[in-house]
Amino acid sequence: QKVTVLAGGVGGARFTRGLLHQLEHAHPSADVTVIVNTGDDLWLNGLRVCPDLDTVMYTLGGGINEEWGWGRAGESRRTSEEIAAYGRGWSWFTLGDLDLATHIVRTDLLRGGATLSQATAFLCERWQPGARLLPMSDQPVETHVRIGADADEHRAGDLVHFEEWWVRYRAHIPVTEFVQVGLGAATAAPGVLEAIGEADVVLLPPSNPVVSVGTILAVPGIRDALRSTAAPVVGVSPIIGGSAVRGMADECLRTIGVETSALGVGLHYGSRRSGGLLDGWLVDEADAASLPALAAAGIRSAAVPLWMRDVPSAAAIAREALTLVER
Ligand code: GDP
Ligand code: FO1
Ligand code: CA
Repeated sequence: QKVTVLAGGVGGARFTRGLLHQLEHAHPSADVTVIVNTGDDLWLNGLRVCPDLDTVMYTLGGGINEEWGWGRAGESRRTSEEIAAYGRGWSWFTLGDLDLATHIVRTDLLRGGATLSQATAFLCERWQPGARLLPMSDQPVETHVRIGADADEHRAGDLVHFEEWWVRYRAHIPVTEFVQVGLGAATAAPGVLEAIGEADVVLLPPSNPVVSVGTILAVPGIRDALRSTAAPVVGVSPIIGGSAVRGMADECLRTIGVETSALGVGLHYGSRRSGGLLDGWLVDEADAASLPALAAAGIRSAAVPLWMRDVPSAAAIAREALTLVER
């Protein structure tokens, strides 16, 4: 069985870890490909940092800091403190000592002419994530946020990098739009369109629908590949009881005019029967009232517990997502 997942960082990584756990029992020969958002990628101190790729790689490879959800377990910050003593780097974004090794190796490979796909495959030889990790694109695509108010050195109307808006300002500055810088020159990375086209099932984990899944879908060819694949496409709601479990999905959805609800996000992705993406959509038990409206829209749905508290609870969600379209 070939399973393809479109993932952001923490939500995508935790779901995929559950999926691999579930498949280990149910389909030991299954082959999982994760297409990862690279819109959060940035340059810092001469290094290429890929937050979502690293979150997925560390989570699946056993190196993640469980408490933060990103970065390495047992991390220290000595190098960042030294860089700060030179007055370089960003006070609001820290690269841990262990994590820095990943960025140094990646940047070294990129400067030597490797593509991001090749650099990712190289890093994964160490971490053995148990799935094939593909960046959505080998060309740089960076999500920027057009801010609606002045903040520090920025003026209303300026574009700031998504990570600055989120990490520095905790999404407290109003946004008027998200812009994917570099998208026009980007193509899907090698293997991405094939992984969607040849899958037996495609899963949209409970990742941010705007700045994670939305960014992947914006890469030329990816949305069309999802629409035309013979595989069923099943999504898991990142919204439970009208709120984003963690992160800034609420602010992101508001900016694009989508209600922060399981129904709102399901209808935003849309039913495949009417030009959308979804065959199936899992909502939390708290959102069972949305099932009739989803059915009316032509999306097969079920209400099950969607809190990923640990690996078994994430595995149970993955099992429900897989069975939703088998029924
Ligand atoms: P990021 O790149 O680290 O922000 O991670 P993703 O885009 O992959 O996922 C972030 C989204 O995951 C958040 O906006 C939440 O809505 C959602 N999320 C986080 N934890 C859970 C959970 O336990 N259950 C569900 N259903 N959604 C979650
Ligand atoms: N998140 C923070 O809140 N503060 C940080 O200093 C920070 C550093 C960082 C470094 C590498 C990395 O892969 C992720 C990092 N994150 C940090 C998390 C992160 O970038 C975001 O939470 C996600 O990208 C949001 O989608
Ligand atoms: Ca992210």
